[in-house]
Amino acid sequence: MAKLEILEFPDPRLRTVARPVETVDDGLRGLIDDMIETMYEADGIGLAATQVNVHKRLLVLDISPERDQPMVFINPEVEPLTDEREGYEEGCLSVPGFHERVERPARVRVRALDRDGQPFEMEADGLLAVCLQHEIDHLNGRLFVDHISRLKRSRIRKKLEKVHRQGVSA
Ligand code: QAP
Ligand code: CO
Repeated sequence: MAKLEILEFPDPRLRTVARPVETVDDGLRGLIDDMIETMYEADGIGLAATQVNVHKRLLVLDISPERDQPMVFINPEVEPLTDEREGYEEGCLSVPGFHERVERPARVRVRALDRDGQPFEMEADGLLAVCLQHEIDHLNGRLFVDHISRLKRSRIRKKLEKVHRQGVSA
């Protein structure tokens, strides 16, 4: 297993739209294991392949308090189940040190393939729904900062650019 490098906003590679996975094989499962390790080492609850500069439709997450229930979604498709929107204070491993409230549909259905390539479907609400929508945004080249005001986004961009110039972390 290996820890992968996480791209940080405003890296333009985070804007890449990921392509569907065609075959779920041992090579992909190796990447999945590396992404899970990278997520745990960075204290994250979700990580999309885009964030490690792999432009495949694949994400991992673990919202369990014990951090022992990793979930894998390959080629995920999300569909809102309600018009009701809920606000949540979101962060992102690609936007370290910043959190902002984002509103999204409160309940969703997701269809995806598991790590054996088998299709499954689940309904989600609460943090799981937030996390799934946040990670699927990454696969479409979108970040949570795209859901906040231009002023806030540009402040975050300037602060992270400064951090990157100085070569330290936020
Ligand atoms: C997405 O984000 C998410 O700034 C996953 O210094 C976040 O794992 C979905 C993290 C919140 C829903 C709600 C962020 C770790 C982790 C930071 C993350 C940081 C260290 C973010
Ligand atoms: Co993120």
